[in-house]
Amino acid sequence: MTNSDTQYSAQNIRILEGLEAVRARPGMYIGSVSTRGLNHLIYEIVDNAVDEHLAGYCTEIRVTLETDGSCTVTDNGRGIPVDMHEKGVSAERVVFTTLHAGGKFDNEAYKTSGGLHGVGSSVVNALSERMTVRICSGGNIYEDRYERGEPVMDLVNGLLPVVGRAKGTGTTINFLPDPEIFEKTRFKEDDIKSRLHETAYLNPELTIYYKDLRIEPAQEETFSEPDGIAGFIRALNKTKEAVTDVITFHGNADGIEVDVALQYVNEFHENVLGFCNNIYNAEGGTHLTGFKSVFTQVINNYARSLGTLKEKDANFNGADIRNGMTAVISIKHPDPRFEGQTKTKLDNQDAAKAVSQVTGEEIVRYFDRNLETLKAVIDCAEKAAKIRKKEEQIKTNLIKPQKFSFDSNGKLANCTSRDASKCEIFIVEGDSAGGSAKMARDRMYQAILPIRGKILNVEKASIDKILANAEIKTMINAFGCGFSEGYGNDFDISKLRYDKIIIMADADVDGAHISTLLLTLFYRFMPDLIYEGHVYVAMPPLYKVLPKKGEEEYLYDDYALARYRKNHKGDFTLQRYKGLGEMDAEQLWETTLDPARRKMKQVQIEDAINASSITELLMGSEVPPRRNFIHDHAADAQLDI
Ligand code: TSJ
Repeated sequence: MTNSDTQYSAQNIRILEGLEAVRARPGMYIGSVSTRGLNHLIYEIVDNAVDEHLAGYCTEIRVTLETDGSCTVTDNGRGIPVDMHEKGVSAERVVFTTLHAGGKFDNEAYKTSGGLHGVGSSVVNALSERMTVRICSGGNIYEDRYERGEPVMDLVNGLLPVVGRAKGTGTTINFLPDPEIFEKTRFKEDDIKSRLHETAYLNPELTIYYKDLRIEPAQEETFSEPDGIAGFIRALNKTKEAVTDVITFHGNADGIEVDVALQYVNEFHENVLGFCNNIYNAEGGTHLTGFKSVFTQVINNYARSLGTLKEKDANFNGADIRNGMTAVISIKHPDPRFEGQTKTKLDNQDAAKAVSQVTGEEIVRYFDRNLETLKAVIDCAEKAAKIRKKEEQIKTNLIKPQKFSFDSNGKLANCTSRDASKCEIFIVEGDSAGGSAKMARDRMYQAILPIRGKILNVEKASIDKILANAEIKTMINAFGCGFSEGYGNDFDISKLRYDKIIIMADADVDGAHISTLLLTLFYRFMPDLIYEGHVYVAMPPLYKVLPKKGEEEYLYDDYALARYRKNHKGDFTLQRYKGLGEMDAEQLWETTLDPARRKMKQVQIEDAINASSITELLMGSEVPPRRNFIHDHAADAQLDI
């Protein structure tokens, strides 16, 4: 594809530093030594094979999770070079024992590399208890072995031993992650499958065969997505109502390849994903800015020439125009740079220029010929602008009288103190529990807001409906920091009136549903509340036990009950709480409100969108995925106090 004219050879490999550093600080190289870092080892290896595909020489990659806990990755590329390197050993040795070897920083030799990725074969080697490399090329099979990064095979005049003959070419790597390094050494199949699937979407001519031999029966899956990112868009929108067809285009500007697929669906938000050299850019970057700005400009121009926007009308803003849009912007850049908190934001200015140039030309070409689609897009923008204006109006009404008014705040029983660092607000499911909580609370520092039934599902409802909901309005007003969504950011966490926001719901399905809805609301409109650790879920007890002799006790889960049963053979009465409403004020105080005795979970979202599992996260299945995500994380959250 790109480098057939530039001969890559052993000399191109640059030697930067040794591998001891990798074992000393693995997190610096693979992010973490948790399961995520473990899975990352596979991605590093697979990315190298994908690079071979991008270079035009490999059509298949096989990934096998072996019964012994190791992973095997095979491709049918040219095979890692085995010829003599200037250091006097096989080039293969240099690739696996030298950090950053692999020619990835050699722009001449390698036009499209994974940027941060694809250089990590030596890192994986250093972090593996053992690694075996098999290379088929020139009719021979070569083999090399390492233990914790150290070569353990004798070379023959500096070259790899030939262990057999083979017709084809390719590379096979088998590695076993080192338990001295990793907290857990079991690969997580769901993350791996979704990452491989994503790779297949981004490389339509590549087939990836996945096999998990660790389970009985073995699981096999083939990822082949000849429709590429158009297929990706279809998958993302599988459960949504389409408003337009999938629009795709590609082009090249200044040596940067640009591939775009987009579709409008009947939803109230945008979902625009950026990839550079096949790597997902969780924090976006210049490719997205370039795309968005030119798209906005072009649609506004059309809207004016079609008369949708009159002379006196203001332009649609970018978010109006992207309302309902799902898009994938995938570029190939010869020398990508990344910035941002997680180094996943593309920073190259020429990428903005290239994407806007290609997008500008291609969407005009498309919309000139597809007027119906253009009209549908403008319709979406018009609807969004209307909602935005209504929302701005409501927001003004809602936020302006920043003063606290008990009357207009429905059933909120506020606390007396205004010292936010000491105040807590309990969002309580149901009026009767709300009533008990109001009686039981510490009035100085604990506010109670009862909410009834099921509040709106914010993933489904439009912003004006959400804000029209009295309970949500009361809650936003009570928190005091506004909210943010799409258009601008009016959320100011420094104004938060409570240090802890505690969701208090029954330990049943309805309670779980309410918690989920509230968490979704916070996550979508006030995510900083979660990021900064202000949101908690109360854990009321499930049981009260009264032994014949001794003190009564509250038990918070079934394990505690089982343990209790073991120690108190039968001589106790058991009371099961079906809901918060069954507890009187005193019991509620003892078990759920009293800071000294209560149990609660702090809600944490370690990474709102985890780069490695984004596909599955966004696509989900029947159940809206983001909700599950939040719910799962709420359940994983660590026990606090
Ligand atoms: F990660 C890895 F290094 F372990 C690894 C590399 C793992 C796997 C499964 C495949 C590969 C890999 C590397 N596949 N194909 C290549 N190709 C090269 O390294 C290569 C071959 C020939 C030439 C050339 O210019 O002749 C250049 C390169 C980079």
